[in-house]
Amino acid sequence: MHKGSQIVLDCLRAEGVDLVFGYPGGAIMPLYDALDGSGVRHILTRHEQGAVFAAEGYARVTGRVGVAIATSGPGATNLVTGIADAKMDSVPLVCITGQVRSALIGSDAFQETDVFGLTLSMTKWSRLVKSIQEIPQVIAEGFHWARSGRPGPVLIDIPTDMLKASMPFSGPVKFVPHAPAPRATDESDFTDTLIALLQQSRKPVALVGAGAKLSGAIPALRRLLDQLSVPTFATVHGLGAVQQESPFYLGMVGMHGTRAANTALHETDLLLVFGARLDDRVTGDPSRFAPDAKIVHFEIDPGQLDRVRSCQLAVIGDLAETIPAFDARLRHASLPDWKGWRELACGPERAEVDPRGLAQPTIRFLDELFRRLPKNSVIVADVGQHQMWAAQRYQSDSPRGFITSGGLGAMGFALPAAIGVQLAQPETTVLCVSGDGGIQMNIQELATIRRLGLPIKTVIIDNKYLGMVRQWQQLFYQRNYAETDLSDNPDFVEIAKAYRIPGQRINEGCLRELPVSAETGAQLDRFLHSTEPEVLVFDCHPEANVYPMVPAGAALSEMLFEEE
Ligand SMILES: Cc1ncc(C[n+]2csc(CCOP(=O)(O)OP(=O)(O)O)c2C)c(N)n1
Ligand SMILES: [Mg+2]
Repeated sequence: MHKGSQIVLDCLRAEGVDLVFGYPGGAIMPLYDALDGSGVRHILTRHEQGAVFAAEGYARVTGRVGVAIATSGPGATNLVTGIADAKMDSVPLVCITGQVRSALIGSDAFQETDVFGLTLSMTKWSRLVKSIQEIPQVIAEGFHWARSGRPGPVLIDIPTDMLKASMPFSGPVKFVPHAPAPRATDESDFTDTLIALLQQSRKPVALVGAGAKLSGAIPALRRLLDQLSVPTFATVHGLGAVQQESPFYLGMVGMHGTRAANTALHETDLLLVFGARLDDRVTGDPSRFAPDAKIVHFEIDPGQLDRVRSCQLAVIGDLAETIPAFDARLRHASLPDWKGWRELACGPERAEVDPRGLAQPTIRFLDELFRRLPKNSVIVADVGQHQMWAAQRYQSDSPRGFITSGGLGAMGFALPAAIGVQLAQPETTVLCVSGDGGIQMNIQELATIRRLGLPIKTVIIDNKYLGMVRQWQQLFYQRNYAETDLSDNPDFVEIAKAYRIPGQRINEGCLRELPVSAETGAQLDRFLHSTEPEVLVFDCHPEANVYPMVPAGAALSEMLFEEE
């Protein structure tokens, strides 16, 4: 006879899980009781939101399913933001929650919350387990849906009596979906149409999104883009997919994208989208988005098609299959030479100007840090101005090297997510870039970092404001800085020390001149190369802004630039 709790852990092992993140409590206690000797390592965070973001960090950097565990009621509700985040950014995640015992469900029992109902609209799949016999099947099915197709979050809610009960157990089961997985469109179905569209086009461009890395299609995509050689740009989750030195790569597109990328996207007559949702932060005003363009959408999730505007051609399937099919056909096609268009779109006139204004020292600081990072380091950014500066300055070719909460934009993501990244890749340098606002949303995870001795490097860009909101207040609300002032911030160096983590501070004055002084350079090197957890607080100008900026509701051609 096996207890339900042991069966859950055996099934997790069968799915390849050896690391989970969580926080105990009454209803989930039987599972914790069975952890010892199960082969599953549990990481105790200091908040369930920390656990779910850490599981996401693990999943985002490895492509494997992240697992978060919490108790019923407040434990379960603390997972909700992470579940929503995983849905928006297509992160494979399984959350397991304890529920009050089945006889009490619906009775307003102590710590009873209908987490199944609560998260129904934000999970890819979810179940309230009805009997101990169901457990193996539900877990197998949950992992299948979390990782298949467009990945996403799964919730499995298990009443505590089922974790305690026993049954004969012959081992984990495999889930076989009823319908066959969608296949890539047959080659001839789309490649001829696509070649014809390319032959008619005078200004084609390519947009690369998260799907490129999720599908593992990066090498194939890079080969294809080299062949096409059209102006190309990436969403925040597509950063690193295209090699930086490619002469046709224009960087990030969208609200804080480059002048060149946004201008090319506005002017194009044929937009090739590779695995992107076309979020409004990418398109600007949807009604004025790429007004002259026909759209070809390579996408695994048909639900993402035609959200902004109907596409001329949808290529449904895994990019790892559709791109090679297209590539093979392209080799025998004759295409126009888009030299003039390429020169215009990628030429010096539209190149980024060196950063000016109040943000200059902060941008230089990030440049100096990023330049010093070992190859294949991972940057985990929180949400706000610092996130956008970091995305703009990301220069690596590592597709899973820039991790951030994009679709949901959840402050407090970075520090716990960095824990998941570092545990997945103990040898990798993990640089967490947070704001003074965001760090305070999950600062308790410094305790987890200390306890595990994880050498995470945490940078806090301290502008003493909820900076991104303040920037909007400055530009669109006549400088009415309502409730964004954080000038009474605690001393983060002292806070780090209280967690027994070395902390230091660097003043933006040290980054006004280039090259930086030998002393500052040595400080940055020491910070990045220490084998200990570290915190570095950067004093940023309170009124530094992120530019270029496409105001919400404007077209991509209506970018604002730094004031002279
Ligand atoms: C949980 C959550 N609450 C509120 C917001 C709205 N918001 C977006 S950016 C931002 C300011 C972030 O401030 P800080 O962490 O200091 O970063 P900065 O913009 O100053 O670099 C806020 C409040 C959010 N994204 N997430
Ligand atoms: Mg701030």
